[in-house]
Formats: sequence, structure tokens, C-alpha cells
Amino acid sequence: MKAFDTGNIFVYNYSKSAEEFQLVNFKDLKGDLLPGSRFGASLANLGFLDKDIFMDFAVGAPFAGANHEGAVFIYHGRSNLNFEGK
Ligand SMILES: [Ca+2]
Repeated sequence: MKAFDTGNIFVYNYSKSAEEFQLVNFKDLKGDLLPGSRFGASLANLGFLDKDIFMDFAVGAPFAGANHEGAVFIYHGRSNLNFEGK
């Protein structure tokens, strides 16, 4: 079966170099990769859950899981776009 509607988000790093707005590098996050999950259908800023200086966020996947029950993936922001997802 070919995967469809798995969903995907791209997180970019902001750089102030050269005194202009630049989006550099990115991290590709894909959730559980099950067909129809629709990972990234919603996003929410969670502030600083782990009290560091990197924003944390939640990604909704309304039909994730083997029975399409849906899921919310929580990512802790880290330096250099090394996210820790749960
Ligand atoms: Ca954080």
C-alpha cells in the first residue's frame, strides 16, 4: 500500500547574519509515518516546558495510530534543530 497523507512539517532556523532575515537549515519531522495520519494538521507553541531557552511545540496528527485514534506529538526545542520528540 502506498503511503498517503502521512503529513510532514519543516522547522527552520532563523539567522540574523548579514543583517537580513534568513531561513537557514531545516529539520524534517514526520510523526508516525502511517498513511492518513495527517501529521502537521495543527501546530501549537508550548512556550518553555522544560525551562530552557528553546521554544517547545506540539504537532497534531488527527488520524495517527493503527486505529486512526489521533495523536499529539510534543517536541522539546534544542540547539541546532536537534528536537527531542515524545
Ligand atoms: Ca525547550
